[in-house]
Amino acid sequence: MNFNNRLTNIKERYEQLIGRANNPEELGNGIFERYKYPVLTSAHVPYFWKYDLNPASNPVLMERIGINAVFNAGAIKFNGKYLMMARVEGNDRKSFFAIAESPNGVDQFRFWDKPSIIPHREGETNLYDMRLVAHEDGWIYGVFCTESRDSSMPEADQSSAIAQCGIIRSKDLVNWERLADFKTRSPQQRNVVLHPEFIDGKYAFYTRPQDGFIEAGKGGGIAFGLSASIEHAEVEVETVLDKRVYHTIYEAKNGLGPAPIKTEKGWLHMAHGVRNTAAGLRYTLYMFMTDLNDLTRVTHKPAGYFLAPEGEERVGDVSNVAFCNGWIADEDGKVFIYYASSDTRMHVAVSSVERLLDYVVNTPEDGLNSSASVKNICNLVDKNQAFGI
Ligand code: M1P
Repeated sequence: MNFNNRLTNIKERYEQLIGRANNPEELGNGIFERYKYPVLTSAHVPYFWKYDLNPASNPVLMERIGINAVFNAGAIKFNGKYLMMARVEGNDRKSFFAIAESPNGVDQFRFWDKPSIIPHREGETNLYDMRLVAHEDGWIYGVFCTESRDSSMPEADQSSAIAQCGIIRSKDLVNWERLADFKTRSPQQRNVVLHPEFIDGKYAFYTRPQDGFIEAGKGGGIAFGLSASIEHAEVEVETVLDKRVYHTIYEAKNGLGPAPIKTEKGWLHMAHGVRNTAAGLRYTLYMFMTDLNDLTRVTHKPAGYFLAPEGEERVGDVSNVAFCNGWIADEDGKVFIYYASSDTRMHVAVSSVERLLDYVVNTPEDGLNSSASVKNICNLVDKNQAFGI
């Protein structure tokens, strides 16, 4: 195929993919509807990020820069558009951020012309998992994970890394000001989230203190702390509000997803829980609600997972992973939950604040043993006798 035919085909396929309509599943579980197609994949990355389009320097039109995956996106509604700031990972294993926008939140996500430019810090090797939040101070903040080589390790160890948290802010999502990195006492820090409102006049953060890069060690749990400054954010005391618990879906570790949604009954939270299995770590999403005034008090927490990887979602670069760090609550109460599957692609599930509150308030809590789970089912069956089972 000659250069021009190949380019025409590449462009046509790209436009077909971006323009493909997405539809909700028919029955679902009543809590949310998954949409049929992933909303962002490596194939959604513009061809002009990958190909040199000059026939003189690239006569057979081969890819010059490969993109491996698009996942773990932060999300925000901005100027009436649904935006995801995705973790894009190149074939070179480096992650970076790029914004894609859609007119309706469920399809037609198109990346902006270039990836986001985030000011670089010496020693940093990787950036990922953005949480976007429109803070009541008027800025849009991006809180993300920074990774660098653990220089205390011997030369032979080229894997050990240190995860910490970076903070950027913007008014237009194009020009980003980088603030001082977030400080805590924890040797490793991932899944940091900025709360959208001031608490006692301070900036409030959710953290996930952890001893090792992968393992929680003595640390772990979703914690909360306050910082007087955002330009030099520092949390000295991390109070764990949602800890790891034996024999649950968050027994190995957990971490908060996006910033919580404020409702009249409390703050709705989405998080991921991790358990270990013979096949490796399994990541699922779960929800809980905290008190409107005391953000460290969990008022409701359904048992088990809210969403787990299903079908093709189960397989990818890191299989058996569902991860969410972005959702958008619309003015009419509709909630777009953007989740990644297996560190490979992005999906959307749609619900509403009303349905999520119903789910969080009325789903039985975890009784922490098999007998309690059976009791919950029997109670439901007994109640259902009156309805003709
Ligand atoms: O590979 C699964 C996830 O692992 C990490 O999450 P956590 O810190 O909770 O273990 C992150 O690297 C995340 O990006 C990744 O999706």
